Parts: sequence; C-alpha cells; structure tokens
Amino acid sequence: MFPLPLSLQYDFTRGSFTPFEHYSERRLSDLAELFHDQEAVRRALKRDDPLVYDWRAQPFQTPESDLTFGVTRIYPGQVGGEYFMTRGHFHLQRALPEIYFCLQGTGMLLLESEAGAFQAVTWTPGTVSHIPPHTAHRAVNTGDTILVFAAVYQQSAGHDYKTVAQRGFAQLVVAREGKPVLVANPRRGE
Ligand code: PAN
Ligand code: ZN
Repeated sequence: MFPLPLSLQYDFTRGSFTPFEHYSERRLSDLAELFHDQEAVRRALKRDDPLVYDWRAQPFQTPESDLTFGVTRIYPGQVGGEYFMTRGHFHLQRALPEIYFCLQGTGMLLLESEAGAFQAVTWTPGTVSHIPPHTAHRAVNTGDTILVFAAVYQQSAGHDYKTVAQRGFAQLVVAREGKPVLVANPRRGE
C-alpha cells in the first residue's frame, strides 16, 4: 500500500482541507513589485500589510507519481485599482499542465503563452479551467468576497516565478466604476 493519506477532507465553509503538508501566505509586501501603481503600494504599506492570499497543498506521493491537490484563497482587495491576485508563474517543467477549479467567489484566470498569446477567463463557482503546457497562469479576485480555487498538478512541475516577475502579464485587471476591466500592461510597452 502507498503511504497515507489517500484522501483528504475539504471544508466548503472554510475553503480549506485537512490533512495538508504545505501552507504558505503572501502579504502585500511579498508581492509589492507585481502591482502597476508603485506609489499606491507604498501608501498602502504605510497603513498595514494585508494578507493577499494563502494556500494549502497535499502531494499524493507514490514511487511513480506526485499528483498534488491544493487550495488557494485570495482575499478581496485592490491596490491602485488593481485587484488582489496570485504571483503567477510558468511551471519549471514547461510541458506539465494543471487544472484549476473555482469553488467560491468571482474572479479571472489570466493565461499567457511564452510567445505572448494572452487569454482571460471569467470565473464563477463551478468553473473548471485547464492550464495547458507552456502557459503562465495567475488568478485574480474581482469580487468583494474571498475567491477560493482548487488546483491539481504534479508537484515536480515546479514554479518559475522569475519570468512573470520580469514581464508581468499582457493585461492588467483593474476596477472601473466597480467592475473589472482588462487594460494593456504599460510595462510591456517600456
Ligand atoms: C498553484 C499556485 C497557488 C499560488 O498551486 O502555486 O495558487 O499561486 P502562486 O504559486 O502563483 O503564488 C499552482 O498553480 N501550482 O502549480
Ligand atoms: Zn501552477
């Protein structure tokens, strides 16, 4: 028999599960350079350092596989009109895909290929999205409640955060009259 656990229990009210091997948090100060309006980031950080998102992960390790279940919770919030979002990454092993499953809240999934083909998918509870190989991915909370989504991926896929940190995504998700709109990322034009 493979090592336990073979199953875990998800709690729909809390948006969390047990048992889990990994837990991480990202605060605004950890993500500061991702947001377009750096002056707004500095002003916000003078007041406090809010939790932007946290996530849990449980790898199901066997001698031949490492399929992993994770759940991320993005808190509602904005900096300089830009919604709270995950850091976003390519997989180090570019050929490995992933499934994201929106459980709670409303948001957007940003996808971008290495060649710069960009797509944004609107999320409501129940939306399941495939992240194809060679595709950077970032989730954005566009609502005023917590956004919770599950992820299924191979642990060995790894994370390449550097590429996204350098160039961002082709479009930003910003609030205009209380609604999310996509605008071209000015950093790309620099
Ligand atoms: C997810 C993400 C998780 C946090 O498990 O790692 O949502 O987002 P960042 O890693 O971009 O900070 C995943 O996509 N794993 O591959
Ligand atoms: Zn991923």
